[in-house]
Amino acid sequence: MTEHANTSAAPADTTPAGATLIAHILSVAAAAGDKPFLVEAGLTRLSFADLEPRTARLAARLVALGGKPAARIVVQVDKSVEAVLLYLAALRAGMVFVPLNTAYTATELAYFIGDAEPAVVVCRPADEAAVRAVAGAARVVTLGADGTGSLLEDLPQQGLPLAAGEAGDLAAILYTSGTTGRSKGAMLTHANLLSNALTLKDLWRWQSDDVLIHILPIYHVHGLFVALHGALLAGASVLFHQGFDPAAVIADFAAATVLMGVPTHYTRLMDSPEHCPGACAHMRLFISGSAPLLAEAHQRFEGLTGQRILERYGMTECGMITSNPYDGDRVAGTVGYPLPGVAVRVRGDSGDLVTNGEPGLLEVRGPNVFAGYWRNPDKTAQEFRADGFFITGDVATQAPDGRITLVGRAKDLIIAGGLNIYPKEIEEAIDALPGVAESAVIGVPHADLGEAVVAVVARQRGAELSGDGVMAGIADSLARFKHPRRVVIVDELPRNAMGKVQKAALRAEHGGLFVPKP
Ligand code: MCA
Ligand code: AMP
Repeated sequence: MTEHANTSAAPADTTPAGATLIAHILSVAAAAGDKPFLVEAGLTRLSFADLEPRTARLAARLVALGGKPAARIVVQVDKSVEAVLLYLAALRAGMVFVPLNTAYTATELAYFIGDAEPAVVVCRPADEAAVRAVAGAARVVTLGADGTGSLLEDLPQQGLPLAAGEAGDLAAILYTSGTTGRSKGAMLTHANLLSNALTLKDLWRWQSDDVLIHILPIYHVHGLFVALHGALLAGASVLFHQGFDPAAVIADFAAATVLMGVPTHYTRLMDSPEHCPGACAHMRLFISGSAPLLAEAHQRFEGLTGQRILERYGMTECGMITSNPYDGDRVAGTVGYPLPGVAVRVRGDSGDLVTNGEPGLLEVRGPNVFAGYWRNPDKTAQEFRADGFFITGDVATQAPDGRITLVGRAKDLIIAGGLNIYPKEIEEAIDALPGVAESAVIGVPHADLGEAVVAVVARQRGAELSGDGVMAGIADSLARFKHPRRVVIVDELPRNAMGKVQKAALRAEHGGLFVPKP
């Protein structure tokens, strides 16, 4: 057998709710009644009963701003209860939600707005002038972390009925960087999001009495879709944290049942002085993903808490792809089995499909796989096989029973603290600076972030160049999390016989910058 399809069917869509994700969510909300949905600092900020009237009025406001089905809404706001409502209201109006990392600079934002051509942009109040300068024809409104802003002024009394959408309609575009250095918009349909959410609801045994501790940003698949959709479709409550404070999370363990995080969250929780082994007894499920969880961290967590973290694997383009089992063995260092309804296979260097432990490129097909890159059919065609499998760019091995272990990446990607950073984008920014001949950006091991960005920069002959100068030169164009944690100035970069820069040699040379070399 060369292809592992998990043929246990994805959960049947048997509810009368309708084809779209938002129809399902509102149907669950209607049944959940006054039950708390979002709780902040002990106060219920949004009940399930609030969802229908509040998304209806907010959706009507979006229409008044020029929103309509299939129009894009670009959103770069701080995490807040109102930002969650905005997401649901946009879906209700049939709009395509385009969330952006709050760390993106005005230069980066200008690119996204130019590409997405939104009807509406929602930004933080402090960014309004800078956003207006790059917003083109889009209407710009504001939303602050405290839930105030021009978006929420003039809310119509009359709410918008739920748009009659189709499963294949776009729900969201999520930008994900690429090897070209330019971000591409991954188009996700209602069917993509709904199928993945219903599958995970069953697989991870979401129940209405679950209580999720939500610590993730809500501009990525992990925090916006995996975490929130699970709670929404189960009618479960969410303890909503604006940022990540280990002590506050540990304090919530006694009232909660589920936590989702990236490996950095787990290592910080374990290193926190408040950590106490007994504090997790009420929790039923700890989930990790977005970056590799070291087997050592997995085992340490179990030793401290008695709980085995469930590691899963996903991608912006596909949502969740594989997961360790809920009941079976959660093996440290592996990402488990393909989700029900999802097929994966591994293609070796020869181009043949391989099993039995040989590493190769992981490919995936299923209802979770995105509809293509926004306005980029060439790139879409490049990333798919003729039979519909999407090429993830992750290198994996597959055991005879189908279990997947990620062993590397064919794509030149750094993952720091669960955030993806594409070296090419940083190299392009550095190479444009005066005095720079060329640069190579690499990821090196980092105890807190997993990987950290290092830029090795070759100066032009005779040029004056400093690390600080390089950092200052890129400060305005690249989001802060992409900035190198170290800049190393050299006379030239190492190259192989073919003239290609030897990044492996650079990683070996600088691998001990933040952790002791093995
Ligand atoms: C913050 N900083 C970072 C990162 N985060 N630098 C590198 N990598 C990072 N991830 C920098 C800031 O720019 C700032 O720099 C300093 O660290 C402190 O910022 P602060 O906001 O206080 O950081 P933090 O609260 O400590 O955040 C660390 C974090 C956060 C909690 C690990 O990065 C985070 O929430 N990561 C999760 C990202 C995520 O949701 N990924 C899922 C992608 P300075 O002080 O110098 O200005 S979805 C995905 O990957 C797929 C689909 C999947 O499988 O899930
Ligand atoms: P993104 O482009 O932000 O969606 O990130 C997706 C990438 O994150 C995947 O292609 C993997 O390289 C990585 N990733 C996600 N989950 C895991 C995991 N559990 N272990 C290792 N890498 C992961």
